[in-house]
Amino acid sequence: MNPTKTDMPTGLNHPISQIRGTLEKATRIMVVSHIDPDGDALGTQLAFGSYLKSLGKEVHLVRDSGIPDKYRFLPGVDKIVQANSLPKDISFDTGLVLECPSLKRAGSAAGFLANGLQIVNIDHHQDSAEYGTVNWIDTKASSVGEMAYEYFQATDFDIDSDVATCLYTAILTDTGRFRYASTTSRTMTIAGNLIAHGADPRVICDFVYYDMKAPTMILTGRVLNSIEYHHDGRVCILTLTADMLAESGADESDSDGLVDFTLFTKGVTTGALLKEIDADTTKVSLRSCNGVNVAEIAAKFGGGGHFNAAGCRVPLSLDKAKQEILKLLRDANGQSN
Ligand SMILES: [Mn+2]
Repeated sequence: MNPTKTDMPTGLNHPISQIRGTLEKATRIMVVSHIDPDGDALGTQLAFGSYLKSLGKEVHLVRDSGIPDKYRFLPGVDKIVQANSLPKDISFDTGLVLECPSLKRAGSAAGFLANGLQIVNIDHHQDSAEYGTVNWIDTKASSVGEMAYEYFQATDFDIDSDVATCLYTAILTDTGRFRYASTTSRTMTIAGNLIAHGADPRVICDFVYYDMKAPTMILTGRVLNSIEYHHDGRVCILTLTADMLAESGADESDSDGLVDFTLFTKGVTTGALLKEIDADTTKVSLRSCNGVNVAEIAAKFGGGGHFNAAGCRVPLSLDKAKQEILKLLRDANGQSN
């Protein structure tokens, strides 16, 4: 049991109390999340939008980038407008910034957050900066969706089935379908409560993960067909050539998540997906599930990421990049054993 997660955080000094105070005083609020939004970004943005409307506030849900097709089912998602469609002279007194370690992550929406606004910053990223007037950063939370649930519980907001759907989607996607180490018993309790409030786990999971376009499935098949094992079966390599993209009719963005397959084989501890960009450029996504720090490997080519998930662009042809990456993965695995 983790007391900080099970006790309802309602003390006066808790950020929830300060955030409540700030939002209740607000008049015109912009709610924003990060560029290239994911399920946590969109789900929590919509949930807080409903909450603020219930308080009678003027609420503007604003985004930088497009909304991925798989999140089109989220109730009210069309009400999140692109920052460049807002009147240039509109002014907000309060900005609620979700899931952004820095204001820069809000992309073009960040331009509306200057000039003495009250900024409420709610995030769970390790590298989150305290740029807000009020900051609530809980790096142990699986998702901002989980934090939003805590907030709504503490403030007695009545979660309806639309809000429950949004928060369930946020938690489902940010925990990798309740798989990552950030998934706690509290996470599951909250997910269960959201189902009780009307979130449908089957429908939501199908929309997000099992509703792929045919070209994406065909591309997945081609890429899996390229599978190679190296270094006594500890390293798995997948390849995506320009021809595979053309033949399947898919876009490069349809290859999102394919790198995850590199770690699905027994005995494999590190994996790479190599994407041919042109004759001299290869995009490399790296994964590990042991002590190999793939961010270090990506950094050798000017890339970056996390210990177990990173990426870079290698200025070499696909075949040469593969040899180079295999060498680095062999050395890295040698060090960790
Ligand atoms: Mn998140």
